[in-house]
Amino acid sequence: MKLQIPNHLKEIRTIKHTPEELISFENEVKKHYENGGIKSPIHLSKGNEDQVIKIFNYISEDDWVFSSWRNHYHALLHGIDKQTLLEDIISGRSMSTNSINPKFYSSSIVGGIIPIATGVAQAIKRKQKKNKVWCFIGDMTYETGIFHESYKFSRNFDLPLEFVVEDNKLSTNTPTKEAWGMNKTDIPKDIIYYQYERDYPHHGTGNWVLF
Ligand SMILES: Cc1ncc(C[n+]2csc(CCOP(=O)(O)OP(=O)(O)O)c2C)c(N)n1
Ligand SMILES: [Mg+2]
Repeated sequence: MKLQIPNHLKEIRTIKHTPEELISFENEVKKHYENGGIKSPIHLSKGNEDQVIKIFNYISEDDWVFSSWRNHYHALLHGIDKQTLLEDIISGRSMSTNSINPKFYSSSIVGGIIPIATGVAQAIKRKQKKNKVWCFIGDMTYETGIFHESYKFSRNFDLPLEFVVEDNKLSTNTPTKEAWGMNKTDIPKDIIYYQYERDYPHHGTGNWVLF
């Protein structure tokens, strides 16, 4: 399915990163992991390069970006330096890398970022700042109660908060729709949404690693 972009969003820049750069970064992480150099879980991305690159054309350098355990692509595209990110991952913070400049926050807790992103958007509105908050979530995270509470609150109070749902149809290895007894996903038109096929396993690289 193609990328759903809400009508109110406008492209404001052209991201310089290429799909090949993103893929080669994850290959490098994979190499360190399989050599036993990373002693914490890693969640690699692959197969959604075109969509994420396009989405970052709508995001300003001054915006906040919130992401999950699967955050390497978002971190790089929001401007976290490649080497800094790699060192963070090697030190065990793959699932929770964060930064003040650029404004980036990630967490390994399903749904954990959503109320924080909502609060940051509320603070931006109260201070009458011009930047925005972008919250990247998976298809299962989209189905959680905390998403629906925060979505409702952010829309009713007109907060500068954009949600991006990245749907790989799986929650770890559980088919999301089957788990909820659904045969289709209805995503409101004010949310960015796309589907992709997961290439790596949920976590790790598919090979056993001895630390
Ligand atoms: C509160 C909480 N419950 C369970 C987990 C274990 N867990 C990690 S990722 C994940 C699946 C989430 O699926 P989805 O939102 O679709 O994201 P994806 O990994 O597919 O990108 C689960 C259940 C967790 N990290 N936090
Ligand atoms: Mg998923």
